[in-house]
Amino acid sequence: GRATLFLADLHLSPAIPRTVAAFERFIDAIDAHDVGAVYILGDLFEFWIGDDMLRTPFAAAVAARLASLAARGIALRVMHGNRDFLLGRRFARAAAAELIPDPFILDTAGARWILTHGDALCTDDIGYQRFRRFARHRAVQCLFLAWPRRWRMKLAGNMRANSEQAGGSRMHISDVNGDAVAALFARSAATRMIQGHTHRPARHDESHDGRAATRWVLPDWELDTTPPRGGYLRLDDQGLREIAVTFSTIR
Ligand code: OKV
Ligand code: MN
Repeated sequence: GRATLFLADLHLSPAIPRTVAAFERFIDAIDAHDVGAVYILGDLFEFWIGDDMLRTPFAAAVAARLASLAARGIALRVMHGNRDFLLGRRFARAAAAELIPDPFILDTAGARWILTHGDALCTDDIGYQRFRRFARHRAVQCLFLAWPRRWRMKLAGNMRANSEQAGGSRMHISDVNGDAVAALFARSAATRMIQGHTHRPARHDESHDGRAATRWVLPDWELDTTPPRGGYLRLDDQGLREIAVTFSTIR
């Protein structure tokens, strides 16, 4: 059958044009004869303050690029990350994507896979988990989205500046908590997990409840720095492979 690709943490914004260009080339290069589905496991965008962002040329262009996948017969499934958790139905329509919940169970290739962004597993970061619970309330989101765009932009800008100053953002992201990982494996009855968020790409061979389990952590994409980083996982009849996207991919 056709392959499935998994990627996360592109953190796209107009501030990182090389990463955006690499992403566009990556999407364009996906061959429908070879690939059947693409999963974006969170943080496609560096920030998202509501689907009215689709009125910006930047967001509209990214969505249109993604929509070319469906037009070629490739399924696109998108999960919320900690930054773009406000991606909504208008975005999904513009990108011809299916928004999937976190965690998402995928039964394929003779195994059960847990797909998760991964921020919910970083339970040692108490302050972040408190914000996460608050901002993910339906009522809180409705109130925020009802604000004028100027206010939302202002708050988002302040929050991002604060988080950077506190050593947050890309500088310091907590790693996952082992107990949280074990609990997710246990309640999903799965032995494989693919996550992003921590920007610590790796394959972890673990043991949960006496059963062997494997957890892959996706890389973030940052092609505007040296050395450039980025990549994805490819699942096909041969198994799972880590593939790097490097600067040479884009020129
Ligand atoms: C996303 C993060 C900024 C981390 C705020 C309710 C609140 C939504 C929001 C505002 C911020 C997303 C939507 C952004 C993630 C940051 C800084 C750090 C660690 C509310 C609903 F607070 F008003 F109730 N937000 N934006 N951070 O700029 O995209 O995840 S964001
Ligand atoms: Mn993240």
